Formats: sequence, structure tokens, C-alpha cells
Amino acid sequence: TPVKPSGKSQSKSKKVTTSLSKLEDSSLAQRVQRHVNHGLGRDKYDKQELFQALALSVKEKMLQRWRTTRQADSQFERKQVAYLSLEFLMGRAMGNAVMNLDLLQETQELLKAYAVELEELEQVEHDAGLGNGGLGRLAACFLDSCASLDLSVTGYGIRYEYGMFAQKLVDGFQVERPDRWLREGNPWEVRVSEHNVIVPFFGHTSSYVDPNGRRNVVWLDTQDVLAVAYDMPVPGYKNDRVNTLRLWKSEATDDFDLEEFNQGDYTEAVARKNMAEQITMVLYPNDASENGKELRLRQQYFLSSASLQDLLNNWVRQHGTDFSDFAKFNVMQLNDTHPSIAIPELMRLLIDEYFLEWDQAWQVVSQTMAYTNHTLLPEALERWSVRMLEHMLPRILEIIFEINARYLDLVAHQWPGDEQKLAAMSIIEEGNEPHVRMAYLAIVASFSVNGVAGLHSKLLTSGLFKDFYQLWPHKFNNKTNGVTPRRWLANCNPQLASLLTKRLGNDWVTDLSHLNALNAFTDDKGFIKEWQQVKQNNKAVLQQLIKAECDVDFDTNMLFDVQVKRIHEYKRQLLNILHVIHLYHQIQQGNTSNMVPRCVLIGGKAAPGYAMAKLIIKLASNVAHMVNSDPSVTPFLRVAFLPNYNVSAMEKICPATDLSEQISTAGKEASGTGNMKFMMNGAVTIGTLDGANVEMLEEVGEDNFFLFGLTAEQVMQQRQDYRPQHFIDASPALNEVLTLIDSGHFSLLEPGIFSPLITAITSCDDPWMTAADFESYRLSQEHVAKVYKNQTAWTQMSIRNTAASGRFSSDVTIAKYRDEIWKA
Ligand code: B1H
Repeated sequence: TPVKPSGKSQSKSKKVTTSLSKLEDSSLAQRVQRHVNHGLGRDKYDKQELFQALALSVKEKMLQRWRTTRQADSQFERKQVAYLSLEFLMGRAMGNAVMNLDLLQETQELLKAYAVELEELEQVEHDAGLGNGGLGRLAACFLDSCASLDLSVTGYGIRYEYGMFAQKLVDGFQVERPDRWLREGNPWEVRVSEHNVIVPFFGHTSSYVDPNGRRNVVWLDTQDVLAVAYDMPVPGYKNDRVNTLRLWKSEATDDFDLEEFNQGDYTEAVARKNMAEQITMVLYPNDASENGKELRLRQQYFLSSASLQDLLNNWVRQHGTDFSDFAKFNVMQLNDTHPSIAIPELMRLLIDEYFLEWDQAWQVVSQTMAYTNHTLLPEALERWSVRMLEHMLPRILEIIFEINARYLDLVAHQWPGDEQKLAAMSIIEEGNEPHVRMAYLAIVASFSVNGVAGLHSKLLTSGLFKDFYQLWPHKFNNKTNGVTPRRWLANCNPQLASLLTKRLGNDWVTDLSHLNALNAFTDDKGFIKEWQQVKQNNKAVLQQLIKAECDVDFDTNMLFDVQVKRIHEYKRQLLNILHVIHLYHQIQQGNTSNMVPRCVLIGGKAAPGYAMAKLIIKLASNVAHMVNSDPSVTPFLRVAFLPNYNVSAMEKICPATDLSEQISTAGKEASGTGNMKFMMNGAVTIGTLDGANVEMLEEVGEDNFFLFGLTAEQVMQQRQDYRPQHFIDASPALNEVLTLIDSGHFSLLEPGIFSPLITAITSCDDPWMTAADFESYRLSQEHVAKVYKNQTAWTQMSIRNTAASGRFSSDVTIAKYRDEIWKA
């Protein structure tokens, strides 16, 4: 049949569509085969390559839903949430994606042809370690909950070339190794250059009056950096939504250093591309302390500016340059002050680029910004020197000054004639080196300021931010942290998950309050047995890991006592080690009658410049060595320091833990989230009344929680006149322990190395008050041992802990952000 040219082209395009949709429909098995055969172009493949093939195939399965999600979100005028964070500690993606997309059976089936288990393939994936600890992992849990609750939320972050360093131990000392997580490529990401934006740095400002008599400011002679978007899919749990984590990479613009280029210094100009590409090279590895480095400020501004330009471009594409409804459809959650430079940057973009008046711009900014505070520790509160800002971001500094001037008018009105108040509350901290207080800037510009646990939020409004609370009580609120039950129960503890599902049905995965029904089974002997068997199996998995990584033999019949988290003095790993030394000493004295055999596991990274934290690691290693090499001790006690603690390690650790150590000095741990992961997996907590421990205790009851130590209030009281020697004199146990360390027993070849630790504990200035809490901790640990001897009683406590953990699902937390802050 003759066909007209137009018909021809029609049929051709039809053909293309059919083959495309065929591709959309092709099974996971076909896709994997295609990637193995054609994509990789090899006859032989190893596990890494098979992993890549599977990951690419799973990603393809998400692409359609990803598109549909994007289209639906832009069509129906839904409020868009942007979660701005310098850290997203995502860990591995495979297990989570396969579960959320409901591809588990299909995947297990297809892998049979390759004679490999899914679990083995999962192990070869590099952790996306784009965060330090709790703050970064919280962002990751939030993304999972937002997608699973069908919320339109985009995560904005940085695509660090090097994530959190890999930790090795050499002679018991921490050694840092770079984490080139992208070496093998990242199969999950999609580079989307159509979203490229340009971020200016340095230069100077100048102003002119336009024909309408408006004074406009221009930022001139800037050094521009290109921001390139890399998108990672964030699939919701079995609900068809795929949200986006957009990570920015810095690159040189094409006309970078054009001037030099024109003068003929071509190679020099190209070499200088480094400057731009450095920005997103490496994650700063200091948890809960700032370091004030210029490159860090560059990262913060780079992320903030790129993300805001992206949001404004989206807005303008759909609504034009009328921003009066912007706040109705957009909200930005600032994950601590790290991205708070976004506040003056949004002012700049609206005023300088879209010509809004100051008041209009301020309306937009102050109705879209919401700030989460994650710490009260003074050393973590960010301050940027005015001098540095003036040099790097001159226009931004002008805007900060203007915000401050207008805001101080309000303060002066509220407290007439109170100069001291003015100085105390000013965004600018005066002195011979003036600084910008980023937390104050964030509070002034945000419509919501929240803490991350009840106690923490209370301490913010009664202490650190008291004046601001008086001025704007309506801004302040609490959002207790949570963790995603998909990764931290369903996926990391499949045996417990299937036991739960057998008894309760499957609804707990999306509504963790269903776990409450477990309380009905605490006297069911059969159930108790099954629960114990699951824990036993999980302990066997951890036992293997400890053998492989530490060459220490854990015994699954012993109590697994675990503290894993960043190493920080306020978290008091030292208190834990002092207790271990006490047990060791008791065993050597033959006082073992009340003892329960334990395996103590400690793990975590120290910031590379934090000498005390590194010394604590060294002490833990040396004590472990002494304990494990004394055959009279090992029947009762074994100790391991696990190197390179990360998200993937926690997925093996928390299902296997009996006792969870949450022993920070009260008032110092803003929330904690590891505590929740352990609780969900049936560990019992020994802890202080700090952070979210307070709420965990509330949920599970005093009988199922080993509480000890001073309260936050008592800590503040005692600090006025702290006498550690008084506590040492009153505790023979503590006295012995300190004497033993001092004697060099744990540092035979390195005399005196631990004396800074002794000095810290015995100093009246010890802010962490380790000596004050030791005796109470020791007694609580005795109580632990007593209960553990009754395995039924212990298991009942374990069940009640899981049963009471429903409130700590990040779904609950995100539902509150949605209803009370985002109004999305
Ligand atoms: C938390 C940080 C943090 N609070 C500065 N603050 C950083 C501060 O690289 N930096 O400059 C990095 C991290 N991290 C933690 O946040 C709290 O200590 C935890 O108690 C809390 O659970 C977690 C999440 O809210």
C-alpha cells in the first residue's frame, strides 16, 4: 500500500513509541541481562559489575514513576518542600529500593540465574557517606518518610566527591583514609545539565539609580562557579511516588578565567578550574562542632544559591515573576544553620535579580524559611567572620547588615533603652573581630524554629534562645526525631520483621503504632522463644562481623552491650570504658559471682582534629587488648572496638544488640537517633535523662529502661561548684579504675599517654561530669546483669521496647512537620 510521507513519519514515530513502551515493560531479569551483556560489554563479570547491572535496572524501573511524580507535582498546585542540608547520610540504596518498589521476589528469582544471593550483591555497594552522624542520617530518614507519606519534598545537598573518611586503626590509633565512594561510578544518579545554574563569589558591589528612580545594586567582577545537578531517586514505600534528592557538583564555567585565556595563558586558565571544582570535593568531618574554614562557607553558599535559583527558576517557569503566592506553594526547611546563608541569598535574588522591594522580598523570605536547631553545644554554633563574608560574598554581607538594622529596631522597641539586650541579641557579634551569628539570623528570618526532642526544645526556649522566645513565642516548636522503620526494622532485621508480620499483619511497616499490640504476647511462651531465637541468630551475624573486622571472639550466649556513635566527650564513651575497666578489675579479683558474661562493643569516628576523642579510641583499643588477651577474664568479658562504623555496620549491629548505651551528660545530646534504632530492634536502653531518651522512657516505662545519672537541671546546678574528687573519694570502684589507668596498666609501652583523660575526669571544669555519674551508672549496670540472668524477664523487656517504639518512626515526625510547619 502506498503511503504518504506524513503517514510514513507517523508510523515511524508510532514504532518508536511501541518499542519504547516495550522497554518500559521489560522485566527486571531482561534488563539485568541486557546490562550484563551489552552495557558492560564483557563475557565475564564480577559481583561489582552485576551489582551495577542490577542497580541500573532497578533505577530504570523507577524512571517512569519518577517522571509521573514530577508531572503530577507540577500540575496540581501542591506545596513543595525543599529540605536544605549539607549532609545526607544515605548509606546503601539497593536493599531499600528493592523493598520500597516491591521487587524483592522478582530480584531474588532472577539472581538465581547468576548463582548469587541479593545479600551478597548488596554488600558490594559503597555507602553514600555524605554525612557525619545523626544530623545527616536524620535527613536520609526524613526523605524516606516524606516519599512514603506521599509528600512532594526535594532534598537539596552537595555531591561530595569524598564522603565521610574511612577509619582504620593502627596500633589502636585512628587513621583516616579518603572515601572515594564514586570510584566505580554511582548507578543511581542522573546528571541533569538542563538545571545548571551559576553561583557568584568574590567581586564587589556597585549601585545605580534606574529610570524609575529605584536604587539597584549589582554585584560585579565575580568569580563564577557552575552548579551541576545530579539527581538521586527517593522511592516511597510501595506507593508509586519517587521523590528527588538533588545533589550539586561544582564545576568551572566555560569562560572561567577568560581574561587570562585571552592573554594567552591558556594552560594556566584551564588549570585554575581546580578552584571551582574544589568546592564540592570533600565533606567536612566534624560532627557537632564548627571549624570556620573558608571552603566550608563556600560550600554552604554554593548549596544555598544553587538550590534557591533552581526553586525560583521552577516558579518563574510556571507563574512568571509575580512572587506574591510564592510562600503559599514553597517552604524551605533548613537542616541546622549550615544552609542558613540561603536567607540573605533569597533576599538578594528577589531584590537584585527580580527587582522586588525590600518589604516584598522580606515577606517572601520570612514566610518560607523554617529552621531546625540540632545542638546547644556552644562549639557547634556557627559564626562567620564579617571580614571573610565581606571578601567572599560582599553583597550577601550588605543584606545581612540591612536585615540586622531593621530587626534591631524591633528589639529596641521591645526593650527601650536596653543597650545590653541590643548587643546580646544582635545578629552581629561585635569585638575586634566581628562575627555573624548564623543561628540568630536563622531565627529572625524564619517563621518556625524547632528543636529535635522535647527536652532539647525546652532548653532552647529557656536558655540559648530565651530572648527570642520572649519576642516571638509563636515561632518556637518541638519536633522529636524519628527513624525510618523501613530501613531500621523491615530491611535490616528481616527475621524480626517476619515474626512481627506473622503476629500483627504487615501494617506496622507504614504505621509503627501497630507494634503496641506486641504487649499482648509478653506472656506467650512460644512467642518469647521465637523472639529469643531471632535475637540469637542476629547475634551470630554480628559475631562474624566482629571476628572478621576486629579478630575478637564474641559469644552469642553473652550479653551484647553496645555503644556506637560519633566519638565525643559529651557522649561519654569514657564512662563506658571506665565501667569496662571496673568489670575487668573485679574479674581479676575473683569477684564474679554477680556478674553476667558480656561482650562490649564500641565503635565510632573521631573528628580528625579532636585529640581527646582520638585518645578515647586509643584507650578503648588498649583496654580491649588487655581484656581479650587474659584467659581468666574472657569467660566474663570481651571487648571490641569496631573500626569504620557507618550506616551499613549499624544495619548489622542494632538487630543483634541486647543493651543500648545512651549515656551522654544530661542536656547535651539534642535528641539521639541511634537510641531509637536499638529500641525498635528490641534492645533495652541504659541511659540518662537526655534528648529523646526522656520520651523513650515515657513510652516504655521505668521498669523497662535502665535509668541513671544526673538530670539536666542537676548538671547545671552542680557545675557551679563541681568537685569530682568528692565523687572519687566516695566510690572505691572509681578510685580503683583511675588508679589502674594511672599506673600504666593499659599503656605499658606508651607511659603516660592517657593522663589527659585522667586530668579531664578529675578537673573541676569537666563539663561532662563523668565522675559524678560513675557510681549511679555502675549500679545501674549491676541491675542490668541481674535482670539478664532471668532470660524470660529480659526478653519481656525486649519485646516491650519494640512494642513502645512506634512513636519514634520518622513517619510520625514527618506527619508533624507536614501539619504544623509545612502545612503541605
Ligand atoms: C547534631 C550536629 C552537627 N547536632 C555541626 N549538630 C556539623 C553540627 O559538620 N558540622 O559542622 C555536623 C553536625 N549534629 C546531631 O543531630 C545531634 O547531636 C543529635 O543529638 C541529633 O539526634 C541529630 C539529629 O537531630
